Amino acid sequence: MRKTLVIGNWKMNGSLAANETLLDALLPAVKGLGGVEIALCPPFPYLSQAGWHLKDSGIALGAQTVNEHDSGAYTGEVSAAMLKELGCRYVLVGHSERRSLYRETDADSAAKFAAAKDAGLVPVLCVGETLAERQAGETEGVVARQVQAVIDALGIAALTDSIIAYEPVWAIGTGETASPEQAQAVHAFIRRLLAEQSEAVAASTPLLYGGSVKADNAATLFAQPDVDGGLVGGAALDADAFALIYQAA
Ligand code: G2H
Repeated sequence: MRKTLVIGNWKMNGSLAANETLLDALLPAVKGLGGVEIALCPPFPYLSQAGWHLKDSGIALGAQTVNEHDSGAYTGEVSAAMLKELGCRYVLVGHSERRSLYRETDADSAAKFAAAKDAGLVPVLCVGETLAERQAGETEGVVARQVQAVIDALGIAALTDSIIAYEPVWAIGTGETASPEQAQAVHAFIRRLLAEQSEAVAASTPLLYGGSVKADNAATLFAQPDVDGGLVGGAALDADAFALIYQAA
């Protein structure tokens, strides 16, 4: 039985005061809703604040990226062990904004994925095609390349206890969402790709959809057989919207 999850990615948003307001509104709104796991990924400086608020709430803490090295002269970077020490359970790896804005490669994603696993974190590998790639009929090829880069580097067993998030780049923060059928088609493709290499990994790995998930489209997306929840950006900054998305899962 796969887990269902809703993960909020705050991206580079928030302040001590705004986070306080958001968490104070969110915690009672999702209290008592069992069955679906929920996690929040604030910016690094707010991990302690969020972790303190989320203590005993059942909501897990995650980070938005991680450095692949254990420690050393990597100015500005944060290691997986540091995230673990701050109470993180999850870490996003290879988010499209990391890939496009900071030139992170498939090999970087694999190294970060490995560092996360080594520290006992659950990596959430983000994959997805650009609009140009979709229009060129390259969606499956791009997604396969991004997933396979991790498998080729670390072996299929490394995906045990990990999560994959399909986030079509053209749907991220644009208000345009993949249709439930488009999302299901790519999720089913990823599931088949995993199954060719390990039936157990394919059956147990949650596949989340991300890209303009909103309160009014979450239910139909999450109703798809291979969509096991969502990775939510903009709507995670609104307690009411995020609670509705969580309820839809
Ligand atoms: C995709 C998503 C969260 P949004 O990046 O990772 O953001 O929901 O704003 O499209």
